[in-house]
Amino acid sequence: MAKTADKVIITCAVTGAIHTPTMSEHLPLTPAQIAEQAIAAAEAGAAILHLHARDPVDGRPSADPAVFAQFLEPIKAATDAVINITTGGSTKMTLAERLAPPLRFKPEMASLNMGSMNFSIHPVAEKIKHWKHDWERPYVEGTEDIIFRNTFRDIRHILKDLGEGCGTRFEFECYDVGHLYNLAHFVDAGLVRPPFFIQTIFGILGGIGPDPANVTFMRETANRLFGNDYHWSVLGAGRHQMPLLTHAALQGANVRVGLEDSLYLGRGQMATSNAAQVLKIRRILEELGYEVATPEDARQRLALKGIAHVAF
Ligand code: KMH
Ligand code: ZN
Repeated sequence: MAKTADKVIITCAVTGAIHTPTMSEHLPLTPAQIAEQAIAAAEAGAAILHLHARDPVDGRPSADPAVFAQFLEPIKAATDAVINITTGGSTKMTLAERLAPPLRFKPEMASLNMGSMNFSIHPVAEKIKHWKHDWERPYVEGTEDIIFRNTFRDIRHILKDLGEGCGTRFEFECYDVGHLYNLAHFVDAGLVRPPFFIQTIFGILGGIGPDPANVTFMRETANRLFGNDYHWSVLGAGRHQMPLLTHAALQGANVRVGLEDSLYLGRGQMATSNAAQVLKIRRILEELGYEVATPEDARQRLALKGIAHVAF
């Protein structure tokens, strides 16, 4: 069994690399917008902030550490939230590019994608007539023909250099059942030590679908593989976000929201901010009788090194 979530950890993934500026005017793009929305999400109840950067001029995904620095410092000054830097970056970046920001800033947490896969949003391109920037259409259409690369060697490299080398612990992103077994391989190899934070992801085109039965199956598989050694979290992509998280919370999951994963607040209603999604899931959790974890609760549960040991 996953460790029971006595208090639910809310992660907020603030901007990501999947959505593009045309898709929502509320998607934070500049460092100032990312900082402002991340701080508001933390104030609303997110204990963990999962962060990507974007080019301040045209909003395309960026792996430039200098851009990350512009929002990491203000977020750290304004909140005590756990900062989680992506190692997934975007599917267009090389592994070295993806790793430059986390290796430089040595955060308490980083994402770690547990397998190579198709990862596509290309059907969305058909619905958009006018794009704000020239890069967006080929970027979105091009996801039909990309492989999101996360080989065993890539994962081992991240575990060694960022995990062992920097004391960073991971949000293990598992998009399908095989990814749980990949994680078990690294546990067996002694490269990962409990408690693990496993982000099970549903509804990405290329990963497992957002059916409630799959949530149960992923959880039961994780229980078989990891017993009491893990904390379970759930991410539902797009319109499945809130219903799937509600379903999963009732089974003891922690939850992830944010405009990286969904641009909506409810059916046909755009989310005007990340904080709006945090407040909504918080309201649902509290109505169901759950308490929301503070950043300090999350640090203790996930055995994080503490904010004093990051390099920003
Ligand atoms: N947007 C998530 C489904 C990463 O940052 O490492 C993928 C993600 C990847 O969060
Ligand atoms: Zn991400």
